[in-house]
Amino acid sequence: PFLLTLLTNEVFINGSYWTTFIDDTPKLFEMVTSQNRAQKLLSYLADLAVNGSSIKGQIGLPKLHKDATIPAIHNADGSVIDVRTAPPKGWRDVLLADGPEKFAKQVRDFKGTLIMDTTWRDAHQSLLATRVRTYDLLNIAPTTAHAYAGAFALECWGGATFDVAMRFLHEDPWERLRKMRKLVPNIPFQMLLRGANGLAYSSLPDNAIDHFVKVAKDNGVDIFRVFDALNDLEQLKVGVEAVKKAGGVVEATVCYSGDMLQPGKKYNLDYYLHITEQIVKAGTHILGIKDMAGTLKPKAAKLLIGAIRAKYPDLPIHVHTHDSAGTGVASMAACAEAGADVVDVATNSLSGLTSQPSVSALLASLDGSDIQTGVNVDHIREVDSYWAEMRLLYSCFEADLKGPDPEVYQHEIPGGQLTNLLFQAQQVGLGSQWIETKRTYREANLLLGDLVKVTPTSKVVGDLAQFMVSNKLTSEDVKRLANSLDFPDSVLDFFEGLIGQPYGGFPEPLRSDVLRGKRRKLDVRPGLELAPFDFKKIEEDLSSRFNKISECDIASYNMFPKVYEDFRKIKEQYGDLSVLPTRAFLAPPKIGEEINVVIEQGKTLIIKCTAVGDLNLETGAREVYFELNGELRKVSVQDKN
Ligand code: 3PY
Ligand code: ZN
Repeated sequence: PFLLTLLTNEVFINGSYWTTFIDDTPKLFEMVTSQNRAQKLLSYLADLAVNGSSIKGQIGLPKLHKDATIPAIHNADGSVIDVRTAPPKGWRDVLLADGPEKFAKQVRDFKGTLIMDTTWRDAHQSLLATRVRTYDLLNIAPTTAHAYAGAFALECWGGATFDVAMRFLHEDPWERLRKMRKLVPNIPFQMLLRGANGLAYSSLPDNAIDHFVKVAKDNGVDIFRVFDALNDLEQLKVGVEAVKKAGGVVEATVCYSGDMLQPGKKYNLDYYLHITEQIVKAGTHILGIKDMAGTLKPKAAKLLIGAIRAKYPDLPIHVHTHDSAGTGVASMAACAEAGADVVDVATNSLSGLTSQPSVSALLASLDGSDIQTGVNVDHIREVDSYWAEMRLLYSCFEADLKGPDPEVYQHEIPGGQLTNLLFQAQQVGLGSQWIETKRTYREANLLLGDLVKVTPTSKVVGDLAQFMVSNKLTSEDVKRLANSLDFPDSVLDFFEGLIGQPYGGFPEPLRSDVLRGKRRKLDVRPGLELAPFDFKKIEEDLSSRFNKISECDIASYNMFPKVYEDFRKIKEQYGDLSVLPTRAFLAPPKIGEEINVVIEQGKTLIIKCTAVGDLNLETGAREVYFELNGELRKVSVQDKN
């Protein structure tokens, strides 16, 4: 078609073309680009048709067999709200007008408890292996901007979403951020930052954290929840300082581990007050409390928040939990009553179990009290019907937890990890393997000195537990044989000090036995030993290998070099896959079914797979036939089966 267009172009035919032909005829070249993009998408669909999905973690096909419905939200008089109009002003307008300090003060002054909705980050990270795609977030974004206009924030970025977007969904997390931002100008965006690790699993040089945070702020993140997996203040401060420099809202966070009501616990009220004091001294706009396993019982919540509130009347407090034990709603209601300013919840259809507690259940629990939440109960209920459909669409990533896990007070496994481990156990038939995993996780934690468990320390405990299960080792065996066992890398890294310094120190003689003098014993934060990144050099290197390198690309590469490189290679092969509807991305195309793909505003491809040819026994390939906007196309694909 390009050649045809060229040959029928008047300027070309008349021979009056000259060197500016390209500049004067941009449509022609836009068309070539569109054709290339279309061809690349066809190659992806053809591969899917022949070989099935290669998306890691996918079992089976989506259970939603139609396009999702975007629900209408209604005014009090029953009329439908036009979500294409500008959304009502929200807390982001306050932030943009007044800056982080005054924003935090106004949050504290709000009479009631605000909500943060985690649906776009932690809820799907906890229930659906972080697989929700940009496509489905953007479809509901305009409605969300209206429905959640009074919310404190949407947690929508960071944590595992960054890595998973590139690694498994083959899409650019920065593009996601910018596109969401455009559609939701009124509600603050919050991200989860793993302190001195950024979004990675171990320390990066400080200048890489500064750079990453600045780029995140420039591309649309407002509030940064910064934590360190060991509540190691030195590590935490790296992230906190980066956010301050970038001009973001700092939510320095203390990680809550275990049930502090149990007698003799290492992490008790005094411990949390001590960490809070250090965080306040270091300076934060908001204090985050992060209960990643969901072990903060209502009574403990009341005690903890009450004590912090009494000591720091002006400090805004934001509490995060998981509903693994089934007490999430009660605990968040207790936090609200004890003076928390913000609590985390998720849309009903992506709430409960290892996710956050249900937003509507929390609102119902507070109904009749004098605690206002600033959100419209009906709008939130209306939006949820979209997520009920999404739960079906992403059913192939469900871990299928059936109910609350009361053992969470013993094993203390964080929500996201609990789902992952359950998923792995389900692959081998669940049964005794699952009971064994949970019991050994608890033992591994105690062996390591009873750690605060969240990424990346939760991985250390999980890896040690799996090592013990697969080698049939008891705790006593591990202690006795430590100087001859071949431990997982993450365990060696932990004992070396590469993840930070645990409260109460490393367990000895286990540390010495595990390290056996082959690795050093670091007693300062690891980032201090890392040479700063040379951004200019990184840019030159990336530009020599890939097209159009931006600050975002540099930040992605710094965080996950190999994942970024693989992502760019797949992008070169298949183009921008984020434009495909999710069913088309995950399920082989049905013969004769039309797929509408908007590759950019005003440019839609109508794709229909018309046939998959027989296997060519000589080449091992099959031809896949398509109609692309009515024109016939053929793609040859190697059959990997
Ligand atoms: C993450 O680090 O991704 C978490 O969600 C920790 O809770
Ligand atoms: Zn969480």
